[in-house]
Amino acid sequence: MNTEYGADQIQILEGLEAVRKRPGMYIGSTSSRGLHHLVYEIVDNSVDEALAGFCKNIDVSINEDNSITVIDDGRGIPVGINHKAGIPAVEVVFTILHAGGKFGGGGYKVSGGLHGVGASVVNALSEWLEVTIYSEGKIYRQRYERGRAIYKLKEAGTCDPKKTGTTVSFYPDKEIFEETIFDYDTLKVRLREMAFLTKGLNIILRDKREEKEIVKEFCYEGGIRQFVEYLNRSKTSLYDPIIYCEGMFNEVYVEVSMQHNDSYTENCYSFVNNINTPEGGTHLTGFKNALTKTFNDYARKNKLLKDNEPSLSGEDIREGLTAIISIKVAEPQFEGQTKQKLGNSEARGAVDNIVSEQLMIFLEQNPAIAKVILEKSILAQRARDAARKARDLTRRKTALDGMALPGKLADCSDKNPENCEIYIVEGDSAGGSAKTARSRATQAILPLRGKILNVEKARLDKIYANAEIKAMITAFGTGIHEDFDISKLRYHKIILMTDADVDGAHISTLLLTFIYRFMPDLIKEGYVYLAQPPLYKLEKNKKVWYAYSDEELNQILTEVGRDQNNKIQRYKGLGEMDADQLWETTMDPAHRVLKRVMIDDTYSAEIDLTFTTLMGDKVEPRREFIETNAKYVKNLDI
Ligand code: TSJ
Repeated sequence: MNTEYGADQIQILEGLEAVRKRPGMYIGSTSSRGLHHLVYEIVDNSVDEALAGFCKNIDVSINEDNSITVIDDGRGIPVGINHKAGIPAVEVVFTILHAGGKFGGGGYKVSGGLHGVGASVVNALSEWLEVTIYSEGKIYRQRYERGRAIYKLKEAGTCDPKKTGTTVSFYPDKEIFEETIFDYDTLKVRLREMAFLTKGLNIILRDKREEKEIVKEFCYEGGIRQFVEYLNRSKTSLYDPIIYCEGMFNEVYVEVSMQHNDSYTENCYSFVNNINTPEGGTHLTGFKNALTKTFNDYARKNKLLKDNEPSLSGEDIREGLTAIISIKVAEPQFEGQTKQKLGNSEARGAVDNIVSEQLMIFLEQNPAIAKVILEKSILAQRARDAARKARDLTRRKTALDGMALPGKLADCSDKNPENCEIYIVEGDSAGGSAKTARSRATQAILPLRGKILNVEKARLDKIYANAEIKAMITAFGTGIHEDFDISKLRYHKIILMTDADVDGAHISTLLLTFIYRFMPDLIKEGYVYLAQPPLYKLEKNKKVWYAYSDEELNQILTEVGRDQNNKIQRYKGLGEMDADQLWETTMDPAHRVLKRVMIDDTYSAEIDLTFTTLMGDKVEPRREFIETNAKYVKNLDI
């Protein structure tokens, strides 16, 4: 039999060719995001080995040439001949589509969303990939180029029989990826998350591209309890210890950890087989049911809620709650448009049962903590009632008056939202210039006065009573929360225009925090922008240039020559520009620079941290945050 061109081999090549033809179908995209998925795809296999109980350490390196190496100390991918395919099992793993790791090893295979497509996809999309296996005193190796084995699996030496494990190195194919440079911080966030989700697993990340290698080690014996502690680290928590529930129910393994802090926002993150489910699903529903039911039952039983008082709502109980819900199921089913919502119905009952039972025991054993949580929930309930009444009043009013637009709004005349923009401008004077400068047909101006309310530090009733916030809500037209309807959006560009200084950045952050908390879809759908006013004006021989950064100013100066005829003005605020200048530099669609605000919800936990770190009470973490990384800009991808 000609083994080189047997039917099996042809099938393999066709399979991998399909991956190379339509990479997006397998890894979502060929952008930076898809590139990083390659790493997660490989690391997931080592995490599975850890979940099966055979691997303690995973070492991930970004090598000097921007290739990746993943080393684990598991059992090593099996090297024996797979009888169905007639080739070593490891070769099956790397060359046959959807064959990853299914050797009847049992346990929970990570497979869902964009993950779990298998090592063969990574192989197909790599210029080269090399696997080394340490098993039973022998070292095995095979190398592939663009998915094809370039030699048969070979023995490459001997090793201490006690040493076992798998090492995979790969170099992403430049023909496939738009971006082939790995981002250390992106990998760091995901690997830290994986370490939190797998207690006791030690993950090391190295960046060998730097002169001095950067090394970061993640190992959490407390698992998701430490995840909650980490998420709450820049907040003031209301009690210790972190509440933790764990157990197995109907073949579903459930782990939940939670702790309230003194803020008013809810941060529940759910995972299935270590994959984030930003849209939640049955496991999250089960958790919320259990929480609402258990706290109400406890409150009634212990007379913290009287018979004639209404029950607490789930939202009341979850005010200021940080929680991680992590479950493992053998066959996760993902639903919804983006396949990010868990559909398995058994997961609902499993989480509900385990949390209900263990939470009730915890509350009974810790009555002081139960009291703290319930007192906060009751305050939340009152604020929500007051807010609802205020909202119903305004709703009735708008229904009577038609659209009661805010008085300060200078609306545009065009009524087609696709053509319309609204500039949210800080301060009356800049607002005045903007009103003069604007193109009336399509540009609306909403000037905001003074400090914007920090929604991280206020309850709903106070937020709804705030004039600036009310003005924005009515101007946008979408409503908020359960009323939110994006089809009612009155402007397809919401442009935040603030001074190009620290105060301006602060105001932008407050505005973004409000939008992110109350109308996140506006950001997710790409309707929110930041205007970029210039930092400098350069005049020379009656000609004018504007520079938006120090680098740009230098570049212009190099072009026009550095001499005494240069007149440089540094703008301290929008107010220093007259209407013409404001139009020319910041508002004229033909010349302005807008930055679209985006959120990558793979890392929603980190984004929340960004807002609370920048907006919260604790000064130290904030200082550290601003000094050590520009994550704010990074995560929002501004
Ligand atoms: F998928 C992969 F090939 F890319 C890959 C797999 C990459 C890396 C870095 C590690 C691994 C991997 C696979 N580490 N450990 C394993 N384990 C197995 O494949 C394995 C070993 C033994 C048995 C068994 O039943 O004896 C079963 C399995 C799945």
